[in-house]
Parts: sequence; C-alpha cells; structure tokens
Amino acid sequence: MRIDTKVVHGKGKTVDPLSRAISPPIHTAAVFSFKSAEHGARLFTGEEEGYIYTRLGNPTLKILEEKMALLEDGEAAATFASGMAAISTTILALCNSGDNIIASSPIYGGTFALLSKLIPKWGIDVRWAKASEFGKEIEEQQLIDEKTKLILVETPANPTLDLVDLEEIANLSSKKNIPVAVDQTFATFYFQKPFKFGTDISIYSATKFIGGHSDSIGGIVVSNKELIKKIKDETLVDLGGVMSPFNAFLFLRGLETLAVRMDRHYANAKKIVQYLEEHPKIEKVFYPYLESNPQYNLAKKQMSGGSGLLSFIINGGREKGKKFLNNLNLMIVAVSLGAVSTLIEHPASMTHSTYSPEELEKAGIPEGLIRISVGIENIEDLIEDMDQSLNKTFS
Ligand code: LCS
Repeated sequence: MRIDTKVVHGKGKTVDPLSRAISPPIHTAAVFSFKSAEHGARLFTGEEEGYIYTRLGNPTLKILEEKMALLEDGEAAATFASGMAAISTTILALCNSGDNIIASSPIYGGTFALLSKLIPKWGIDVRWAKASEFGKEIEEQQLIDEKTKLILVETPANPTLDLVDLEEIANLSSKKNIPVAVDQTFATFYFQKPFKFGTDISIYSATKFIGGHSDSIGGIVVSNKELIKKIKDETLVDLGGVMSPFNAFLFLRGLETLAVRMDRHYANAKKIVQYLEEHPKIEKVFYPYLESNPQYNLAKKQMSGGSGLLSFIINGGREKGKKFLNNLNLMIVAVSLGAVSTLIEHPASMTHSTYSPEELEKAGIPEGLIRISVGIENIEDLIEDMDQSLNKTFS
C-alpha cells in the first residue's frame, strides 16, 4: 500500500474489534482491573501482556503507536505529552551523567533551551555542529568520543530550513555505534524517511503536521523495539510525560488527512516561495526545495518534497518585518506550525528568543528572519494578503 492509503487504513482496513466502530475508541480509563491477584502480579512481571495503568500503557495510545511505527517504517513507537517530552525522555533514556550529545544547529528554541541550559545541569555535555556542515564539523573538531551517546539532528532545521545530510551522519555514527535521532517535525514521514539512510530514532512534535489543527499538544518517538523499550518502559513510565488518550484520538484523526494536507502545504509553499523570490522588497528566501538553495541536491536526495515551512528576510530587516506582520489580514501572527491555517512569526523575538543575540548569530539565525508555516487555504488569498501587506509596509 502507498503512504496516502496507509495514513487512512494503517495495516489494512482497521475497525475496533469489539464494536466494529470505524473510528478508534478513546479509552479514558486511568486504571484497568485485574482478573485476580495472580493476574495482576503476572502483568507486573511481564509474564502476561495487558493494561495496568495508563502511564504504563493504554489501548488508544497503542493504536497511535502502532500506526506511527508503520508509517515511519520503524518497529515500535512511544507517545508523549509533547514534542519536548519526547526529546527530553529520549535523551535521559540514552545518556548518563558524564556522557555527551552532539546536536545540530540551528534547532528549535525550546530544544535549544533544553540542551543548553537543563541537560548540562544533569552532567551531560552538549556539543554543537552546524546542520549544513554537520559531518564535516564533527570530524574536523573531533566531537565524537567514547562518551558520545546520542546524535540529535533537526532536518529541515527550525527556523532556517538548513538540512543535515542523513546518509553521511548515519555512516559516521554507525562506525562508532552511536544512535542518531532525527527530529522529523518539519518534513514528516510523508516527505522524508530517515531510517532508509541508516538513522535510528525519529522524533515528532505531533502538535504540528500530525495533528494538523493546532488543537492538541503531543510527541511521538519511533525506533526499533530495543530502543523503544529503553525510552518507554525504562524511562517514560518513571518521568511520566505520557500523552492523553484524547489527544491520541486527535492525532489518529489528523493522520488520516495528513497526505492531502501535506500535498497542499507543499503546493502552497512553492507558490509563496516563487512570489517572494520575485518580489523586489524581499532580500532572501530560505526553502530547501529551491534550485538556488545550496542544499537543493541534498533536499532532492533525502526528501520527496519541500513541506510547508519557509523563511525569508525583507528589506529593512526586523523593523520592516514587524510592520509586515502587523499589516497582514489573513495570515495569523502566531508561533507553532503545521496547521491548516497559515501561521507567521519572527523567530528572534518569539520561537528562538531562548537564544541570546550572540547565540542567534552563531547559529546562523538572521535577526530579521520571518518564518511562515503555510496553511491549506486558497493560494491566491494568501498571496493577495502578503501583497497588500508588503505594499502597505513600503508605502
Ligand atoms: N521539535 C521541533 C522541530 C519543533 O518545532 C517543536 C516545537 C518541538 C520539537 C517541540 O514540540 P512541542 O513540545 O511544542 O510539541 N516548535 C514550535 C515552534 O516552532 N513554534 O511553537 C512551537
């Protein structure tokens, strides 16, 4: 089955075995009864499989986990209360005090804060390498040593859309047996299949394209059975950042329309990129699927489409950028991304305000950069809105 069928049906025509309902049941129960004292004890030792308590497992979460494992081409998955819970739990599952992580830069502002402020407090060192030169910088600066326990990359990167060469990093890390985790939030399995290149873990903020409607926060990790056991059974259950069953239902519903939404996000983004490229008041456009982008060949190699995120700088930088945002009528000035409605923001003062001005510069995030998460609205309406705002901003 092709991916646009799989997002709807999973492994095949899926119905609830109990009721034959065609939508998944939401098991709100926090706790499940035992048939007997002995049965309860067997579930706790793992001799027998079954539900105990929703923090340890829940049937609605299981449906989402199985579907995500299938869609990402992984063996198993775990679900979390947020994308940040997915990232922090994965790190704590794999690293002990004294170990180190190598991460790509730039990266989402929340992940940056986690890695630069919180993780070092637990005695885990974080080393950074530029996303677009990731393998090269790791080798040149000899960032890998015997204490390196995880490589974490975000590709395309938030907010500059820089790419990390997945094949290169998977080759480099497999020699040393270090797992590579890829934040798949921007591309999703629809446009990028990292396991094909030899990476080990895919991480999602499900809040974004998986949900698709800006109405639920969640995170998902897909990997092999062994790593998911470590992340879920040995770490998540104790840290406690589990997804709510109601949100799992919303993500399952979101998945069913993901393929058609992604096609439209991508088609709209391409037209907006073209419009901005030709506009005299636009200084630079950042989009991986753009012929003039130095990483265009890499984009074509490891992605099947450019997804719905793009960034740009307008003449006059931050000040004109603010005016441009304030003059928009249709696009919503808001953070987050991957929703049906177009969302637009200024990373330096919003999503990436966890970076100091020096850190922004080091990460290659321009001060005046504006990021758009292109929605699924009519493209003419979106371009007309940008056009009227640019005219007003420069009149
Ligand atoms: N990874 C990426 C690439 C993200 O963009 C985000 C959130 C996260 C992880 C964290 O996921 P969460 O915990 O929010 O579910 N990105 C956001 C952004 O760019 N604007 O608002 C949130």
